[in-house]
Formats: sequence, C-alpha cells, structure tokens
Amino acid sequence: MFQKAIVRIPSKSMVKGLSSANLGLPNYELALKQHEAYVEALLSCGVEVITLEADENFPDSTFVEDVALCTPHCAIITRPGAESRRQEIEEMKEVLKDEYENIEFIQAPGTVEAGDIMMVENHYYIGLSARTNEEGAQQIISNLEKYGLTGSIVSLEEVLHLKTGLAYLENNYLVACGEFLEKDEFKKFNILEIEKEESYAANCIWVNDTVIIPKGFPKAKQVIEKTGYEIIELDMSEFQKLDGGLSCLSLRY
Ligand code: CIR
Repeated sequence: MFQKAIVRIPSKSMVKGLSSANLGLPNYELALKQHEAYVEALLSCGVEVITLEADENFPDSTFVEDVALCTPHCAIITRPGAESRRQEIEEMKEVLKDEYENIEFIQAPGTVEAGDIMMVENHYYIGLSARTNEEGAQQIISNLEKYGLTGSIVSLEEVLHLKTGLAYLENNYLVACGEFLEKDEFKKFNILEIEKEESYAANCIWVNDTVIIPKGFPKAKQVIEKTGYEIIELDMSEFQKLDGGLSCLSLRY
C-alpha cells in the first residue's frame, strides 16, 4: 500500500515542455484543473499528498516521477537524460531528505528517468530508452541491491518511457501494449492487453486497490475492469499533449 505521493503543480511554462505528440500546445488553465482532479483522486485512495509549488524554470517539472525512484528502503535521485530536465533534481533532493534516511544518486555518465522503471514487489524493471542508458540502469541495479532489492534491464524501441506502455497493477496483473506484449520476461504475468489505438491508457496507476485510468479509452477500461479494482477515470488531455501520463505526475511510496 502507498502512504504518500509527491506532486508538483504545472508551471505556466509547461507550454514549452518536451513533446513528440503533435496534439497542439497544452492549455495551462485546463491543465491546472486536471492536476487538481488528479490530486483529489490520489487523496481518495488514502494517500497523503505533498504538493510542490510550480517551478517556471522547468517546463516539464510537473512530471515528478522521472527525477527520483522511491522504494520502500531508499530513494534514488536520477540524472534525467533530457538536458532541459537535469536540474529538476535539485529541489527534489531537498524534499526527499525529509522523507528518506537513505538517498542514493545516479552519477554521470549514467542517465535515468524513472518513468523507465516499473516496480513489481521487490523487483524493478528498467527500460533502456532515449532517456535511460545502460550505465544509469546498472547504477540503479547496484543501488537496489544494497537494500536487498533486485533489478533487470528491458529493451524498448517504440515508446518514450517503459511505463508509457506498461503498468503493474499488483496481484500479478500487468497492463501491456505494443512491443511489451511479446517480451518473454512479462509472459509470467496476467496480461491486460491494451489495443494500439488506445495505447495512451497503458499508462495507468494502481493506488491502494484503486486503478486510475485516463478518460476516453473505453476498451482499455473494460479490460482493466476485469481486475475487480475500483476505477477512477481522469481527463488527461493537456498532459497527453506533452507525452505525459498518469504515472508521470506523482512519486508514490
Ligand atoms: C518529457 O518529455 O520529459 C515530458 N514532456 C514528459 C515526461 C513523461 N514522463 C513519464 O512518462 N514518466
């Protein structure tokens, strides 16, 4: 179960955020409303939410998931592969110092964005992407091993981050889409397949036996309903314009 979540309010500068989506610029006011609804949903799942102020210096800083990995035993501050995001870690370091006794750091030339890391109990799958390199992934694994946790590397070609196409929903349920449907390491899971045209819904989050999914993906909803979890649907349109999804907007621990 998760006790806490960290989120950051979107900045006005989010319109300059990194994007490959071709969906137009996000509407800041609407993004703020969608972010508020996201926080409400987390609260309704019983987590305490730590809300950080918007940081205009970093257009992508609302996507807090990428700058740290929060495990039950330590936090690992990442070194984002996107240059424009690298300094986002500075404030997160300070925030996590109050939350964790043990803090580790990814060192150059390693790069990691934690959107590439999926936790399955004590094991962490680490995607090698344009943002997370082999050196960074190996550092994550060494750090995890210090605390009795394990990690393994997954290759990916089609999506931005590992969790763009995968979500672990506990109890052996794995939401998967596209390239991840064929990978041997995931065959042991009870796969909830998301069709390509609804691939955005593969980024959903389990929070204490509720699954939060993006609104507007009816087939994905039907598939995820099979788990029996309660489902909350949230409109994510403005974050989708920046390649961001539900997992990206919080650190849950
Ligand atoms: C970026 O490209 O870094 C942001 N516009 C989106 C980050 C999404 N984060 C995630 O998937 N964990």
